[in-house]
Amino acid sequence: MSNQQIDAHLVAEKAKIKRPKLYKVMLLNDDYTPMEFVVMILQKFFSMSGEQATQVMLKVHRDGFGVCGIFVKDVATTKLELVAGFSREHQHPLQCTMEEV
Ligand code: TYC
Repeated sequence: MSNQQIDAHLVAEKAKIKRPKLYKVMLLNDDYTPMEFVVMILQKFFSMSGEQATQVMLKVHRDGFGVCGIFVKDVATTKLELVAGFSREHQHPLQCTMEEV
């Protein structure tokens, strides 16, 4: 650890600043949600490029799950709500979960 890191640590300790817990937001595979819809979700709510979104979607399709991003709790919870809401609106059974990193 550098002196600067030690100083930062001491300051944080004194101010009781804790690193926030981080959460992985993951998509789960299903047999019904169209691939294009999953790609759209990843672009719309997780700011992925078309190429990135396609890779993550195919990973989920192949392995059953895939990570969309890592966020603090409030943001992760909001992402879950947005995905659930948008999927229900379009009558797709797409499932999204979060898990502490
Ligand atoms: N398995 C779906 C299909 O074949 C595609 C899919 C990918 C669904 C990722 C959900 O999270 C998912 N149409």
